[in-house]
Order: sequence, then structure tokens, then C-alpha cells
Amino acid sequence: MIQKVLIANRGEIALRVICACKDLGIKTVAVYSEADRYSLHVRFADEAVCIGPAKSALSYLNIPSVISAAEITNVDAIHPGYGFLSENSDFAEVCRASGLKFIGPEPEVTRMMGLKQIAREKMREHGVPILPGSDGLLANADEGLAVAARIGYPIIIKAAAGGGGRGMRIVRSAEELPGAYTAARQEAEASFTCSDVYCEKFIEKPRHIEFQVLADEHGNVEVLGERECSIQRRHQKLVEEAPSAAVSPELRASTAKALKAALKAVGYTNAGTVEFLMGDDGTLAFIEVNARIQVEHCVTEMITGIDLVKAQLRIARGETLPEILGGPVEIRGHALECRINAENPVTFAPSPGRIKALNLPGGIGVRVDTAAYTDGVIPPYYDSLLAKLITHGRDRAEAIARMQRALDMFVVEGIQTSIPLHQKIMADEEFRAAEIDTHFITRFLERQKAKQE
Ligand code: MV4
Repeated sequence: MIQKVLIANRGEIALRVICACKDLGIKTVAVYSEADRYSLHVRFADEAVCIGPAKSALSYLNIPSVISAAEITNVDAIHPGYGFLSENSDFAEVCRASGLKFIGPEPEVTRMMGLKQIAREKMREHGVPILPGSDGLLANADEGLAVAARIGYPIIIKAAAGGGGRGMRIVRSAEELPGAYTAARQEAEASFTCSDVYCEKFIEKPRHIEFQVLADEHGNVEVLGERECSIQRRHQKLVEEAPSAAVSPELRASTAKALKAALKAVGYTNAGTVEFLMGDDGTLAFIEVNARIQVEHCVTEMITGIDLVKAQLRIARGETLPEILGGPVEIRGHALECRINAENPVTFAPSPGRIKALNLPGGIGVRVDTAAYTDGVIPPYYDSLLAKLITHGRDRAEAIARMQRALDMFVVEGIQTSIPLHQKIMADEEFRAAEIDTHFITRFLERQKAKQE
């Protein structure tokens, strides 16, 4: 039984987990750094424990501190949220050794999914499409040359332990390859203390599309459709939506079928996201698995009506997916999410400080996930996500209209936010036509600049 959960996170996701626990009658324990003493997750949890100084390395990432807080408050389980310790398999292992249920996949599975060339091989084995590329790791630059001769340029060399775009090098010709191979290895070693790399075909202007999955501890796997996440800048997503305009019902169904087989075979449990790239030909190719709840999970919740965080908790207490879902998953309407960051909307520089005034929008089809409040302080130590503004409509046009209305009624004074940027994106013709790929923001910012001149 899970009667009390410690939430090893802060901000809006800590509050989101508290909401799901409250809905299930589960008691909550917040942990907080010295910078977060007056945060809402501290106020709304049943108990709260200070776990260290402002710097994350000394608090939210400090495994002994988090485990000590769990032991003194006598919780049954830990929800890691996203970021911080959420995909740290060593942490999940310490939880298990301490008799605490980690709300996520087993550490062995998270570790396997973190080795991207292994995840790639597992997916291929079970019929999930992957890009042509190396068979496992590259032992040297010559192996990379041999793969490129077979599949053609451009290729991309990626860190096996990678993420967030580090340890990647695009290679457009044989002459460039040895240098790119060495550079990728060095960056991988510096970033992940693992210099292993693999390679695959490089897709020039892909769409980034990800599938939400839920898997119980009895071998059942469900796929809850996809999200379109192409609108990003420097690997930070800005706008997400569900479903993707580029995914047909047939492609959705065939991808879901293969994913179910692959995730069942690897013993995946709890919530997860499988990332794909879509090239010009409209086909999807697997890139990586995120073994956690994601920031953008809300758009999937809006179109399926399923509370994903509640599902995570119910899976962790041993319930089956048929019990949790109560019938077939149906996709209804369209949802959008704008990430409202505390940052300068033009330079993207962080804008921490005190919120002097705040008006959160509402009304039909509008949801705001945030831990912000009037007089609350956005500290400079963590990521700059201030709120997630989510809208739902019967179709994409209705979701966009509701987003425009909600952005207009979203007032934050005292700090700068990305609200003006989102207002411009919502009005953009390419966005409105769903002509989006991972280069959208570059083109959009150029159009904005041209308008000013
Ligand atoms: C790629 C790619 C093109 N071709 N792989 C970037 C982060 C990491 N998660 C994977 N990434 C990419 N992998 C192949 N074979 C282009 C990117 C990429 C990207 C992917 C998703 C969203 C935004 C991106 C921005 C730049 C590059």
C-alpha cells in the first residue's frame, strides 16, 4: 500500500503530484531548499522537510538528503517529477535498497534506456522503425566511415549516454568525419563521463513527435497517442500540442502496436515517452526513451481525459491498466501548451525576481499549472518555467483561439515572461497552418526581425 509519498521536486510539478495524491487520498511530504521555503509545494503538502541550500546539487539532487527526509517522515514511496533525480537509476536503486517505492521504471530499465544505442537496438528488434546507422557503438572513426559509405551523408554522431543535444556532431562528408568523431567523444566524456558514441542518418528539418505510454507491473502497455514538440529553441520546448497534425490514424496505430511489443519486452513500467523524428517522407523513426513524466504530459491529459500522474501512482501501488483506464483510450479534440518562462521574451535571458501582480486566466478549455503567486519569488537557481498554460478545444483552431484569449488575460508584473513571444507565435501564419518542424523558431524569429526593420 502507498499511504504517504515524498515528492523529490519543486515548482509546478511538485504541486501537480500533490494534486494527484490528494485525489487518491494519499498523504504528501514536500522537500525544499533554503530558496524555496515560501513555495506553494511546501504550503500544500501535509509535511515538509528542508533538504539543503539553494544550489540543486546540495538539495534536490542530494540523494542522501532526500532519502533521509523520506526515512524521517516514514513515506512509502518517492515521486521524482521531471528533471533532478527522475532518470537517475542509482537513485532508484537506493530507493529500492531503502524499502521505498520509486515511482518510475525499475532502475535496470531506466539504465538500459539511458544507453541510447541499446534502446535503439531493442526498438528495432520489436519492429519500431529506427534510422539507418551503426550496429551498436562505433569502435573508431573508420567504422563511422564504413557506415556512412553504406547509408550516405549527412550522418550524425551521438553520445550513447547523451541528452539535451550534447555530444552530437553532424557530419556532411568523409573529410569531416574523423574530427567530428573525436569532438563528439570528447564532449561525451566531459558531459556524461562516458565517451561512447554511435551514428545514424541525419534528418535535416525533422518534426519532433513523441508518444506517451503507460505500462503496469503485470505486462500491460497502453499508448496514449502522440505530442508534437517541434517548437523549441536550443533544446528547450516552447509550445507543445496533441495530437500532431502530421500523424494519421493509421501511423498512430501502427506505431502504438510496435511500441507496445517493444516496451513489454524490455519490462518497461510506469509512465514514459518515446521520442521520434519525422522527416519529409512522413515516416517516424525512433530516437530515444524518456523514462519519466514530462513537462508536456498535460496536453495528452486534455485529449484523453486521463490523469497521468494519478495513473503513475496507481501503477506503483500494483493496479492494472484496465482498472486504471476503465475502457479504451479515446482521443478527443486538440490541446496546446505554452511554456511561460520567467525570461526576457527577446533575448531569452532569465528574469528571476518577485512577482508584484498576477492574474491567471481561466474559463472554458483553459488550464494553468503553476506554483506562482502574488509576492512569490522566482529564484535564480533553477529552470525558468513559471507556468504552463494549456488549452483544449474541439479542434486546433478552437484551442488556438482559447490560447490567444488566455495569453491576453495572463498578467505577470515584476518580472519579464515569454507571454509576448507566445502571443506572436499564436498569430504566426506558419504556426496557424501547422507548418512546424525543429527549425520553426529560427524562421519565426527571422520573420519577426524582418517586420521590425
Ligand atoms: C537528430 C536530428 C536529426 N537526425 N537525429 C537533438 C537532441 C536529441 N534528443 C536528438 N536531437 C536530434 N537528433 C538525427 N538522426 C536532429 C536533432 C535535433 C532536434 C531533435 C528534436 C528537437 C529539436 C532538435 C533540435 C536540433 C537537433
